[in-house]
Amino acid sequence: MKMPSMDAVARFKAAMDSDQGALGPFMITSDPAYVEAAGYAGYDFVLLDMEHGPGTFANLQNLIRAANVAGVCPVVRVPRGTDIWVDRALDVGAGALLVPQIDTAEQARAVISAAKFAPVGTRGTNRFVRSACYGAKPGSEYFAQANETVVILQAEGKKAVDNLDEILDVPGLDVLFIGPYDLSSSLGHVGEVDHPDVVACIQGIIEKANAKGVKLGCFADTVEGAKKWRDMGIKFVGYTCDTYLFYQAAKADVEAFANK
Ligand code: 3PY
Ligand code: MG
Repeated sequence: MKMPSMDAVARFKAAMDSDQGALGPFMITSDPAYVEAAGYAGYDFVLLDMEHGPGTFANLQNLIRAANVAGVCPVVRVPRGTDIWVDRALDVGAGALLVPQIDTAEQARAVISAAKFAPVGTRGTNRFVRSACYGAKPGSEYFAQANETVVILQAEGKKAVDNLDEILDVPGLDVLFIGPYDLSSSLGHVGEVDHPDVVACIQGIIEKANAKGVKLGCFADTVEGAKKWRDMGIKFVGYTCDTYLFYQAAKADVEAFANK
């Protein structure tokens, strides 16, 4: 018996390891139809956003089901890196976790421990949850395979930059994700993601992560921005947002119709 998201996790890992890297949108809609459609569009992952989206855990499981139908990896951004969010997201079938606002190596270690079953970590142990096929999968297989899920931590503040060397050394960190918007805010230039201070800070993070061989992710507003990150060696790009993609497409249609 296969765990619901693990084939897609393997494809997601392969995409990150490819020259092209992995691309997927942040999603704040609560309708599984959009998640399913995004999967059919061919994204490498969908990023279900519990930090800035209005979603509930009751609905998250249905969004993850839709990702499973389309065969796309469900990455869940939890609101914060506390064990209860980590447990609940993984239990309903998240293939990967994106954890915001990691500032210290201690926080990084705590999240990674919460995401892994013993003996690797301290994840709360239950074999009757959705990710374990509600008990249909033998626990002996489930606990080992569940540790293959991906942990992505966000560095997006001055404190994280100050502690970057120690954070990058934490075992079990799969990807370090740069959050340009929170970084711009922390550096005193809120929203100015192209400000020279912000650009220089991101460049510094890229150089340090590359030197230590840690895989990087970053947010982009556009596909062009995503390609820029890809050219700089970034392997995981979360770009724009489902509702904004819809808004842009709708606006373009309205303008095309008005201009005859
Ligand atoms: C940021 O830019 O702060 C992010 O968290 C991107 O998702
Ligand atoms: Mg952020």
